[in-house]
Order: sequence, then C-alpha cells, then structure tokens
Amino acid sequence: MSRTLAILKPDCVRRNLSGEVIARIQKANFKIVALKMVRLSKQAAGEFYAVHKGRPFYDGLVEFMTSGACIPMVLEKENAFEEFRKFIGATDPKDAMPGTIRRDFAESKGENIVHGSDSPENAEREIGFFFSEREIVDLQ
Ligand code: IDP
Ligand code: MG
Repeated sequence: MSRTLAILKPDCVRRNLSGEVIARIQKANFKIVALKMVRLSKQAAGEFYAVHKGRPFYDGLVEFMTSGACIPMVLEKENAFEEFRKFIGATDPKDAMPGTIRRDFAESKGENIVHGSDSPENAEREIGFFFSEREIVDLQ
C-alpha cells in the first residue's frame, strides 16, 4: 500500500463537484485516510508549487489556488500516485482520456479540478505540507 496527495481545487469546490469527485475516487478503490478543507494563502500556494516558479502560468496558478477553498486528502492504494495520475488524466482536459476526472469535469488546463502527486517522493513531501502524521488514519 502506498500514499498519494490529492487536492480538490477551488473550481471543484466552487462548482459543487466535490461530492461527485469524492464518490468516483472511492468507487475507484482509493482509500481516503485524511481529508480537510483549507483556504491557501499566496505564500502557501507559492511554496506548494515552487517547482513551477518562473513559468508563464505560475502567477495565474497561485491566483487560482488561492481563489477559494481547496480539499486536500491523503489516498491509499497500491501504486497510489501512478494509479491516481491515470485516474485524473492529463493536465489539459483536452488531452485527458475519456472517463478521467479532468476530461469529464475540467474546463481548462489551468482550472483542472484536481491535483495528484507525480512521484512517491513528492507524495511524501506534499502530504507533509498539509497533514501531520497523527491526522492520517490508520485503517490497517
Ligand atoms: P499536473 O497538475 O498535471 O501535475 P503540472 O505541469 O505539474 O500539471 O502543473 C501544475 C498545475 O499548473 C496544473 O495542474 C495546472 O493547474 C497549472 N498549469 C500547468 N500548465 C499550465 C498551462 O500551460 N496553462 C495554465 N495552467 C497550467
Ligand atoms: Mg504536477
């Protein structure tokens, strides 16, 4: 079993899609072991996406991620990060496979509903960004 970090982004929360997306995450057999709702500060969003600093979309991304509530969650599954990346689809919904979350719900490459960690190392770092170990439920 491994863990990944997912975030329901502000477009997901604002459009009242959180329940539907969570139901699909659960139907796909990801186990939710931590979940909270947060409003990110500019500093926090900038830090979370620091790897993209200097890219043309960075300021817009920080603006978007601070525009409303986010729902970060920790998911468990075998090969969690890879499975979740497949499940959400490509960054741009136009390139995402049919049946993926981004293809089905996202309106643009920027406002693409959901975040998923892209490696086990980043999953650990990103989980630690939002959750302390004692906020993560042990389901074993
Ligand atoms: P990912 O979320 O699929 O891992 P990244 O390349 O890591 O994609 O980019 C992080 C986020 O930045 C994306 O999910 C999206 O919200 C935003 N983003 C990435 N590329 C673009 C772009 O070309 N235009 C607008 N927003 C972008
Ligand atoms: Mg990424």
